[in-house]
Amino acid sequence: MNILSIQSHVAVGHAGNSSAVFPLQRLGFNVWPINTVMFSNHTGHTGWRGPVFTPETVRDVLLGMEEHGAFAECDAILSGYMGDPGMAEVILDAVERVRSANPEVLYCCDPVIGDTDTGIYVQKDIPDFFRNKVIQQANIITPNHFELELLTGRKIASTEQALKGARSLLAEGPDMVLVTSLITDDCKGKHIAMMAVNDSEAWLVKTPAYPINGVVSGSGDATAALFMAKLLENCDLKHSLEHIAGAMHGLFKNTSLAGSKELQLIGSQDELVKPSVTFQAIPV
Ligand code: PXL
Repeated sequence: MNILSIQSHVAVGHAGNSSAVFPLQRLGFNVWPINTVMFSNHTGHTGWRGPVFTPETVRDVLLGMEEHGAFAECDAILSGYMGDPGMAEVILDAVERVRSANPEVLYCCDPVIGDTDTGIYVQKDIPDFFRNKVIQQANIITPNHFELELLTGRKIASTEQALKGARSLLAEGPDMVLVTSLITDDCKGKHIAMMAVNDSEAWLVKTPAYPINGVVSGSGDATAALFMAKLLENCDLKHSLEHIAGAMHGLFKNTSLAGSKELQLIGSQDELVKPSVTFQAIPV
């Protein structure tokens, strides 16, 4: 299967495509990465350098792929951090064009806006763009806790509230919602939860929270990629959720043990395929 992944790229470490591409390849998928930026390292470090590509540059690469006949062969599209509204328009246009070449294509959108510890870290028009234009086009949407609150305009402190929020996003069009980094009142800092919801099912899984050395970026990018990959393998919702819980637990454990600000993605590659610890999801 061919996956078009439109995200940022970092030379050193893992964020954006530099976090999503390897897990997809390790699971056996063919990936077509398009990079929206080319940075030295992720922005969780104190400094970075490198260009932000213009929407025209990305549009040109996509046009080349379209002319080459690639769109009809594209099975899934993954998008993450979009930067500015111009880039977001180009990505959405690509989704439309791929979909007209292959109506079966699956679009997984990670609506990257911010996080509980950092607040909003995208341009001010981006949240509205996701809310009004992107969610409606996505098959799978993978907000974190903070992004779910922002997209739904509701404060979320419990599993029930998260479920209501996820269902309100489903009503906008997506077939599935994965909520990541969910911290509910009963987690008490010891656990971190994820919830996967579709029209007929809702599952919750909790994993232990590992102490991490400062800001580790890129985990959401790997999580969305792995979740989409399991669904493309025809794994059901519950087992896809359980798989990413185990895989990310293994990845965080190794990253925590290494005391690194970078995900230990390569060193944890077997965890991505066959997690060493299994977590049971419960129906909610
Ligand atoms: O994980 C989101 C992300 C994507 N791309 C770049 C980043 C980050 C987070 O820091 O720096 C370049």
